[in-house]
Amino acid sequence: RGGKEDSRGALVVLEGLDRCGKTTQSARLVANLEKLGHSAELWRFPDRTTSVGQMISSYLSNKSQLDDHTIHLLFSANRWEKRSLMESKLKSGITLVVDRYSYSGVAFSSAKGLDIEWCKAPEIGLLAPDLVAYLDIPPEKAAERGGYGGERYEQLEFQKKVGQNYQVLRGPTWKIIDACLPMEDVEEQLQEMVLDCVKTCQEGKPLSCLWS
Ligand code: NYM
Repeated sequence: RGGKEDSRGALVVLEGLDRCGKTTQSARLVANLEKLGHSAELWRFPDRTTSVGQMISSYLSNKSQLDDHTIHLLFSANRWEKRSLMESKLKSGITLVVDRYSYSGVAFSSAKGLDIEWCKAPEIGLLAPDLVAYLDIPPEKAAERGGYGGERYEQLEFQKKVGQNYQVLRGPTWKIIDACLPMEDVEEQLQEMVLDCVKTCQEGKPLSCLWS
């Protein structure tokens, strides 16, 4: 026991405002991990492929309207429906790089005025990330980056509130990266902190649950 045969993968989450570079960086990170011989998968939330995910997708593109509480719980349900698969992948030694997670859920919904503790409640018991890499960008800078795509929430004033909420959520597993740095620098910093985290998980760090 404790040997490399039964070591688990790391749960790594990337968070940040819309247009901070998360999607590009998570794809590069997975490719880099694989090159270095680690097994890794790229995940993202919302996962638009499930039926809950399709309801979320239609809401985000303004094709449907939903009460703020309802959509919050759908985002959460979308993570719950993936929880057991997530756990078995991690236990089989695969590192998961997840583009957005519960922190997006809380930061975006509470930016609409929902109580933050109410927003956190349905996330209790989901797997806790081993590392949250926060790609930090001023909302004004993010807005300049090729413009927003026109989905719900992609507005400067709203993103400012989301940014403040993320600050409230910061904890010991968080590492902040300056997302205004050149892409290659962000990539390098991210890779370095993730390799550290992968190692700690291989060495036997136990999996835990939110909100720890
Ligand atoms: N979003 C994402 C939420 O409001 N709650 C959540 O739980 C999650 C995971 O969905 N603007 C928001 C943040 C984004 C939008 O995400 C879609 P993406 O990464 O642009 O596909």
